[in-house]
Amino acid sequence: MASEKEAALAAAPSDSPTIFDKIINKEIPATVVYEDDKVLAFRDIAPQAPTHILIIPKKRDGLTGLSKAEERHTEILGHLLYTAKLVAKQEGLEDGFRIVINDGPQGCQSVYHIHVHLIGGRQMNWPPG
Ligand code: DGP
Repeated sequence: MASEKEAALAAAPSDSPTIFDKIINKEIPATVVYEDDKVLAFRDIAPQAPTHILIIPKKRDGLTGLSKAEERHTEILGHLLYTAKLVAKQEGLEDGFRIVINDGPQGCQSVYHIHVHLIGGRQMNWPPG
């Protein structure tokens, strides 16, 4: 599998459907850890830590990435972050965790359906790479 950086540089920003639509529609399997009517949380296929979960809106509604956010998206953006907190608790990440939203090629985004990475279960470093 290509590195995340290679995948991000190869992925042109686009409005086309993504692999996440197939996960939402249950056309391909994913390990879902949380779901409600607005969001889905599932384990990342290439985990960067013992816990690595992606939290996505079920309806993309133009949110290919955070840089495309408009005022109408504030509720779903808050819901994504609140879900990250719920899932962190569910995963037992009592000592902390990291939230990442990659945006665009330089931000290492490879899937153009906004997603929050919830990463935890090991000591993080700073600055990130
Ligand atoms: P980003 O680089 O921020 O766009 O992150 C995209 C993430 O999506 C990356 O960590 C790998 C993950 N991913 C890509 N394809 C799949 C898939 O088919 N299933 C799952 N569970 N995760 C995927």
